[in-house]
Amino acid sequence: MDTSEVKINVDDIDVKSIGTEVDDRRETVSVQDDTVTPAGIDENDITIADKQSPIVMLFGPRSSGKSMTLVRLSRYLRDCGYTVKVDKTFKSDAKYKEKCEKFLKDLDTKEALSGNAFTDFLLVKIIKNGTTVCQFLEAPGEHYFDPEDVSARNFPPYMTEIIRKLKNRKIWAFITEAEWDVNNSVKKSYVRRISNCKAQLVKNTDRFIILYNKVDQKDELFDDGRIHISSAERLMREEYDGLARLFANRNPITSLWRKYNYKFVPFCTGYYEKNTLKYTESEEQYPRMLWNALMKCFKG
Ligand SMILES: Nc1nc2c(ncn2[C@@H]2O[C@H](COP(=O)(O)OP(=O)(O)OP(=O)(O)O)[C@@H](O)[C@H]2O)c(=O)[nH]1
Ligand SMILES: [Mg+2]
Repeated sequence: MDTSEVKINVDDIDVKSIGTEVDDRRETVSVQDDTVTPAGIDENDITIADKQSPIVMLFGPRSSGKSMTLVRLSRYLRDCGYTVKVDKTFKSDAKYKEKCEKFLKDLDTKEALSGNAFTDFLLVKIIKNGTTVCQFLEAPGEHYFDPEDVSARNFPPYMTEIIRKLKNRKIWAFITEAEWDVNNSVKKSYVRRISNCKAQLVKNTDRFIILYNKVDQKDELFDDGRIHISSAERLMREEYDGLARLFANRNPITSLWRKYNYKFVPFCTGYYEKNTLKYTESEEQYPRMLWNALMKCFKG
């Protein structure tokens, strides 16, 4: 392994243009030079200039719905009067800029994203009255969990080096899937991966959401069109054995009324037609529940 140091250039960032009150101290982060993935992603070229507003980490395996969750929530937030911006300074390569344009264009359509729309990173800012409320960091699923390499213990250096150094509160949205079509041992490995993440990357000030996506695939959770949240949570716990326990509240007092330190959000990004990009956007209740949970995490 080549462990020579590479400097991340974070100099030419124009944070003022997004109208945020940010601490824009420049920082140079050193990471090991073994971070260019087989897919050609240069993880050394990553900059998070806003070191104050919380960062929501959409953490989930490939195809779990990270991108579509971000799209669904962004559309909802725009309807609620928020501004959704991509942070073009996050990566400097031309491909990233193209992806930023594409994301914003996609928000204006009512189509699903094509399968490989985002195999790269994206940093999206949610802004209200000139202040950044939060940032969403989306990365390719295999950086979080690769079913083909379930024994991997370490996260890519961009996560361990950069994420650890960021002072921002992070809200880890761990994505689980209703009816994830893999065998149980893969689910167990995913739970272990989340446990690694807690051990390696998480700080005391961070907060957690378990997002249970694709609930439209579980008819039994619906009564008169409304989702039964506690049943959804029970199913999630059954399907992802040991996941809730990772978040057991060990405080002797608060644990009396709050057993776990995560917020549970059942989710559906939309209703998909096979083999086309046509889909019907999910009901507003889903992004609303997610946003309410996130807002509590930003403040609490
Ligand atoms: N039934 C159902 N399918 C969904 C839902 N959300 C996403 N999907 C399906 O999952 C596919 C992948 O969604 P993405 O949002 O691209 O997944 P991702 O996690 O960003 O995947 P990677 O970028 O490859 O890591 C979509 O094309 C849909 O077919 C949902 O709420 N319900
Ligand atoms: Mg994606």
